[in-house]
Amino acid sequence: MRRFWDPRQLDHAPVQELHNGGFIAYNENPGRARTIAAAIGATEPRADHGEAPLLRVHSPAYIAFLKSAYADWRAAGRPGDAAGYTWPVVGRRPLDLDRIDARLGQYSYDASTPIAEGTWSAAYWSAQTALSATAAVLGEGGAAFALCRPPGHHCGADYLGGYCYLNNAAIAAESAIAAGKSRVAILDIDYHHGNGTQDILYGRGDVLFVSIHADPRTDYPFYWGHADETGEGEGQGANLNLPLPRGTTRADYDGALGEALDRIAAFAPELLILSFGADTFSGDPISFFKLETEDYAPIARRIAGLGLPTAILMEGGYAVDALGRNVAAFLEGFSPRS
Ligand code: Q9C
Ligand code: ZN
Repeated sequence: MRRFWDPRQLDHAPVQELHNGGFIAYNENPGRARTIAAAIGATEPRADHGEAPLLRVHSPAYIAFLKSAYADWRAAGRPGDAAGYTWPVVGRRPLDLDRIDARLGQYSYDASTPIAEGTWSAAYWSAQTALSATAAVLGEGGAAFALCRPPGHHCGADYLGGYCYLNNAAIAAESAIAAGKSRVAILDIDYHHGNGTQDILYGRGDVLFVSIHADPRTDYPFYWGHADETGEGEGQGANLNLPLPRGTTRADYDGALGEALDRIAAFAPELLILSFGADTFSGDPISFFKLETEDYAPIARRIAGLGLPTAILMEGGYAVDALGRNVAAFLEGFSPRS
């Protein structure tokens, strides 16, 4: 399996995040990518597909904001990383305000996703890594892994959140559609619902979104990921949410996985994009499923059994000590000895 990665993805290193009312060390840290890179062996550099594929998903104003936010924050005399504190929810109007704090609120939905000095560059190369894996499987079939970091599935067309800035899965899906594919499926198996991916593709019938995740009644991101969200317009029926309770084990997980795979098979996509989070692991510090290291290979084997060209994109996973072996186990299960 080809594996893509760019060391500039390490340059994104926010110091802290707001968590349950206090500040803690940032969970989505560079050590995650280092341990995965060490565990999966040789990687190859991504190609640079430029900004056009990003702009198929994200608004130009949002991209401009991401590029300049850290410099604007410093220019406002602020220390540390840029983070918003006011959101235009009530009485929201499409105002075009200059103040950095106003724009941080406008282009985000949570307070735990700061913009640091290397954020734009890392997010850009993370997306290029996803595009490179997608191009590889579109060209050659089989599976490829993109060591995306920062992750992508929580951010929308014009908002960041959940440690995510550019939606790698949606960018990959749109690149496949632009390359002439007529049906693409995304399977999201991160612990958290992929709200950004769902939101971006909600009205689309040519991209199926299927997600297995912690019930949003108890877990982030709360306001998306419920079972009654099935798509709208042409996308009606092309969104399947399979929420599971805290404490879910492999035995409980398997039924939902079967349902997800049946739906994907029935859709008959030409490409599968797999948003893979290892925060379903029992030892994850911010998550509450009970999957073990030895569960990842059989889960991967079942997904590989679809027989689809598959781009595997890294999303979450915060038990850094176990993350490398969990990801390596998954990839080995997906595509043995390659
Ligand atoms: N007190 C991904 O796994 N923070 N993002 C929740 C809970 C956000 C996780 C804070 C968690 C986002 C890609
Ligand atoms: Zn997650």
